[in-house]
Amino acid sequence: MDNCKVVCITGTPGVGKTTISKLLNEKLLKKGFKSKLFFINEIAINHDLTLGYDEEKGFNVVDINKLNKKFSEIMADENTENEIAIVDGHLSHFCSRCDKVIVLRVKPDILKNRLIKRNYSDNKIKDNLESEVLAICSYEANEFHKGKVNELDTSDLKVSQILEICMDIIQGKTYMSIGNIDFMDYFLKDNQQI
Ligand code: DAT
Repeated sequence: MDNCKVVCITGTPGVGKTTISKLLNEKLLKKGFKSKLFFINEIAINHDLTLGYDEEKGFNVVDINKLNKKFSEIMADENTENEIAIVDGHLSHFCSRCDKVIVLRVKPDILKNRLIKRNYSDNKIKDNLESEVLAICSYEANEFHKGKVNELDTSDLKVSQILEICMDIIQGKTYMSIGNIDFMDYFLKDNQQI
């Protein structure tokens, strides 16, 4: 258990967490690592860890304390010695059982188009764009896991490049410190259209 490297892939909905987490897990396995993929949202739903549906926000509110406890239990039950656990989800960084966090970021214009394709309501798109511009996930992750949080602007990168950087982060070959990505100009130029 202690050897298990838990890598949380977090970020605003639509930044590419699930896409990257799945491919990263495949890449790790291909390279001979013992790797396993966990979906934090599925854990929350399957174990009924929600507090109820927020009509205004348009999502199920998850009980973070219960989620954290459940995830720790799941990890304790897993035979995870020498394994890498990739944990996908925008709540993954709230789990204390975490060795590294990778916050995926993407330019708000790109994110907006992805969220429109998902048919999110205007309010939900606005909330998520604000979260992305204000780097809420990075901020939250840093509160819980200071010094372990990497932040990656994926906007101009190919998927293969993103995977390479994630591999390097996991193996300790690189550290992408937070605080270098600034999307604030989106508020200035495009606020009326959020
Ligand atoms: P998330 O899990 O963060 O909600 P996702 O993996 O479902 O995001 O991706 C959202 C959409 O964006 C999906 O249609 C796939 C696309 N996408 C993800 N990563 C991408 C990338 N690096 N380049 C282009 N499109 C990407």
